[in-house]
Amino acid sequence: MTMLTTPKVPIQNQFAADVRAGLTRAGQKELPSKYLYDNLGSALFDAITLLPEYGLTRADERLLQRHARDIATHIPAKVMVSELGSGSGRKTRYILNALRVHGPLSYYPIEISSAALATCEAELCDIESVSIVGVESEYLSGLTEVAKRREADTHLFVLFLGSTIGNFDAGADAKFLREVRNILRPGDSLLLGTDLLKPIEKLIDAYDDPRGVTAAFNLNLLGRINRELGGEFDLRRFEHIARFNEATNSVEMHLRSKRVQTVNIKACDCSIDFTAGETIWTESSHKYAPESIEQLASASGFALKAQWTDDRWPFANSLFVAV
Ligand code: AVI
Repeated sequence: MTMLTTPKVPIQNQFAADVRAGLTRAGQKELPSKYLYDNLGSALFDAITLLPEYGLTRADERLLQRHARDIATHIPAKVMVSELGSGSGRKTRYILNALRVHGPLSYYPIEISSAALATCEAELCDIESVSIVGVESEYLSGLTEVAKRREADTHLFVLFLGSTIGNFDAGADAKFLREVRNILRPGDSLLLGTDLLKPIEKLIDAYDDPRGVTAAFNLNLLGRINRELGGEFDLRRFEHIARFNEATNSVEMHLRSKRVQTVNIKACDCSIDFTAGETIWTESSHKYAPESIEQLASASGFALKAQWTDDRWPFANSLFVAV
């Protein structure tokens, strides 16, 4: 696989700064959800996608499998494909297979971790006439690099699958998509995956599964702070909580302190006090009302061109075109 890289802040320094800022702020303590995904966290997330209670990934995959050829009919023949957060690349195979019938294709997966890019390349390298150029970068700087490499007559098709957009803070989803739009040219397209609203009990089962896999995924964030930043969290003194916030239509994951305690974190040069029952907010997963997706498109400089929804687990893949 060819690789493109962009300048980066050393990850460890940034992690320590974000942990310190999130745990010492006044009011609700919080940690950025992107830090859930170290090697162990990514493996636990892969296990979540297999849980019977978590239908999101299967719905996304069903949609791409069933409709990839239809999706491809909306995309011009001279195209390069880029994906924000390629993950394993398994779902992307359907899209690349449908597009390569027009001729040879370049695919630029953008990932912050080289390990994720390697997994993606191993999954997809057998697809004939598709060349893979891994981009080890944050999403927006990576996409800027990709856009610089295209020829004048080439369409850029961006994939942002799996409802990762739902993990952005309230309002930050449209802001992020606007920034994506600014890198594109009019007529370029974006395939966006969004998990849709569904009954609250179903959502809580998906984010607080009876096997405790999501709990392990969430608690691993404290384990990661221990491993990488010299934290002294005792994971048995915290518990995983999932709750639905009706004001923002999102499932929130928190880690609740079971008792009064103080935790030292060496690399952050701080000691954090917890009251009994106090929580650290670790992730929001926004659930979209079907009609809100068109608004999201227009708020960010796109038009909604087509949409495919799953009949078993409310989920939408929507094709946005840059206006
Ligand atoms: C990656 N993202 C779309 C997942 C979600 O459903 O919000 C992350 C996740 N968190 C707990 N379970 C899955």
